Amino acid sequence: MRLTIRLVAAIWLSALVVIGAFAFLQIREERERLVDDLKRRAVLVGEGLKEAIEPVVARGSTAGVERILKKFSTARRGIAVYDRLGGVMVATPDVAPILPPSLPEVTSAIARNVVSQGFRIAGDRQVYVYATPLVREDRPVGALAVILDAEHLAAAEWDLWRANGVRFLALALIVSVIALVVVRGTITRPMAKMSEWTKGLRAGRYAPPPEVPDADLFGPLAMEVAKLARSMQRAHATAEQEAALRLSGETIWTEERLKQFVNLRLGGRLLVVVSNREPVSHVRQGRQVHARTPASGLVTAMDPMMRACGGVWVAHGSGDADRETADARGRLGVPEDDPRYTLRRVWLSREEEQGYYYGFANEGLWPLCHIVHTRPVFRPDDWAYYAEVNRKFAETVLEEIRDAEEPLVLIQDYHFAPLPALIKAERPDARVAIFWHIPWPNFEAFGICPWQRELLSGMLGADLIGFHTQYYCNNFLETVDRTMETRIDWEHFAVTRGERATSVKPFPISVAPEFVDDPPRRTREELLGELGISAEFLGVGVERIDYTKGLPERIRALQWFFERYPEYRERLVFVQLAAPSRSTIPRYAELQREVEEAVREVNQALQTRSWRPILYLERHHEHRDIWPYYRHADFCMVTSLHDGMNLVAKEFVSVRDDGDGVLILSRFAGASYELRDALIVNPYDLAGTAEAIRAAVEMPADERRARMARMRHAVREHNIYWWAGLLLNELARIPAAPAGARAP
Ligand code: ADQ
Repeated sequence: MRLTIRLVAAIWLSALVVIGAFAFLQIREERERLVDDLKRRAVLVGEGLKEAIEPVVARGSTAGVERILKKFSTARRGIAVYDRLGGVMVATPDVAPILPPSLPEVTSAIARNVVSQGFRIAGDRQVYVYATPLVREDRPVGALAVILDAEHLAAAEWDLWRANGVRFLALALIVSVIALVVVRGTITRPMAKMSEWTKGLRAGRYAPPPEVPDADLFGPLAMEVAKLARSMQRAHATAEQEAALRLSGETIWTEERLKQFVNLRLGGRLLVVVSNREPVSHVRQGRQVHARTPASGLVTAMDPMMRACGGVWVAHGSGDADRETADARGRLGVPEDDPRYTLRRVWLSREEEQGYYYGFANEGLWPLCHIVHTRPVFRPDDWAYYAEVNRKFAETVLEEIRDAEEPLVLIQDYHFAPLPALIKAERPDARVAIFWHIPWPNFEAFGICPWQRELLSGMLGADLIGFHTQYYCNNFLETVDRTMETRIDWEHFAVTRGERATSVKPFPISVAPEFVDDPPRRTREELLGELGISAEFLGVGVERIDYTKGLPERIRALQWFFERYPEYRERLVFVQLAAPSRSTIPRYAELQREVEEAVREVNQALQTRSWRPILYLERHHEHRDIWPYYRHADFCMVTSLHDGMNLVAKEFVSVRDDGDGVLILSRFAGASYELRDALIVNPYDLAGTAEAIRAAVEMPADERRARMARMRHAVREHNIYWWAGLLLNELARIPAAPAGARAP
């Protein structure tokens, strides 16, 4: 209120000063104009009369003067003629009664023989006096005075002051009303909303900050308060969760528990994670830069762990706006609004990315490890880039751990097989693990790689090698056994090479219990409404477009299902979210076309006027946007032809806090070892998969719920914090390197 009063007072004062100054100038100008007008008229009359009247006055003929004056006088002008001594000879009747005995202008005109003029009060009126001397043969004989009524000057002045007064009032009022409306709209109301919101936060009702009309004014404040609120909410939720777990006697791993575990077990040792994919990339869209979480199972799993543990995450900076969003060393805090760990970006040239990432890793190792009938391509140039980029990452990691004692280095995936040995050679005190997120094939399949020895030798530089399943560990140990000079300890699952031992263990990766922090609580009806569909049954698939994920097989199975069970036409819609991936590799571009074509064919063959069986949404989706699909689908399909683990299956289960929903899961995904209550399918068997779809939609509610409850229990217990705790515990247990082993 005080602000409003001050604002209105300021508006009134400024309006007063401005309009007052303008009025003053305007009145002065008007007065000058009116005076000029009076003068002009007086001169005209005075000088016109003077010639005619001079001889008559010189003669002293009062009657003559009277005669002349009669002709000239009007109601608004008076004329008086004075004799040589300044006495009135004749005056027109309108001025005669009010003329003072002497007029200074007249006296001055006679005495100094010059025209003299000015304003006077005559009677009770203001008049303008113009006196001109009357001269005969160079001698003053008297004076002629023209007396004009000047009362209208004051009236005009008053009129102007009044008009400007009205103007001032109108302006001040209008501006004040506008200012009040603007203040209410942009300050008072948003402030009230913000204070309501902060009150709610204090009372434990977390909600996103209210929309504010002026982002420049309130945006930074709202953001800061939102950050504060999020931290408070997180701390609150963690405390509640911990208390609930203590009460129920459960020993579930939570973010808080992992944090405490890391503090106790690692005692401040630096944790460095290395992966190709970064947890957040910055991409340019038009003039704006957007932060994007890549569609990657590795990122989904590792980000919550890093948020809990802190440390440095070294990764390839692949976004086109990555450089400008990091500091000179490529470092930035993540998440940006509440940094909990450091991302260190590594810059790669186009050729390096092409050879190392697209070439060797994704055209060579990826199909090599996923046996899905896509032939691996091994080009010597790609291998050279792969080795080179590994050296580059090694340099960055060594720089990051330079001042850290016995740091823990957690290397991720098939992009970095040589990296463990490169780091260990320089820093034997570091505890190095590599986690392989994709399957490990049998030794015959792996044997076709021309650089198999180099890869194995690099990996065996690690103290610990992790896979998702025991089956992949066994494959790996067998591959090493058949390829290298080593000793395999099958009892403890370890490989010994000379002095060095490497443990090989399964760590089935998982997801965080909360898929997103603040899910968009959209209802099923709202979701269907947004998609413009109506459906009794909703199925969902969420994938990167990758030939290992069995997308064409799934689409054919859906076609089979609708052909075999036509009663589900117009009742069931399958929504496929598909993020384009590695599109510059020809096989991926071809697959993208193949999937689009398959969807088009099935839709064309089956669609009716009001229904399309498959809704194909081909783009990257943020996790917040995926949440409603998982939450409201009747079933989720994971039909990988081969998959290390598959986190989509676990995400679907973790989101289903309603206890409902059916998971159809490929037996070739690592997740099928844990999620036994899914409907397990062979994705190559179209009829079998179609049957699973029917079983999913026809499954009685109590069976659905019982299965989901068991799966939720499994995912809740074996979540990503459990995984990280297991892995870090194993790594921290590794004894120190023998003294003097550190390279010079
Ligand atoms: P990925 O092959 O990347 O992971 P997956 O485990 O299924 O596969 O994870 C995919 C992730 O991407 C999920 O978090 C999912 O939500 C997200 N995603 C999928 N489609 C998306 C879309 N359209 N838009 C945005 N995000 C999308 C590799 C291995 C897996 C292993 C993980 C973790 O291949 O077998 O489970 O690493 O180890």
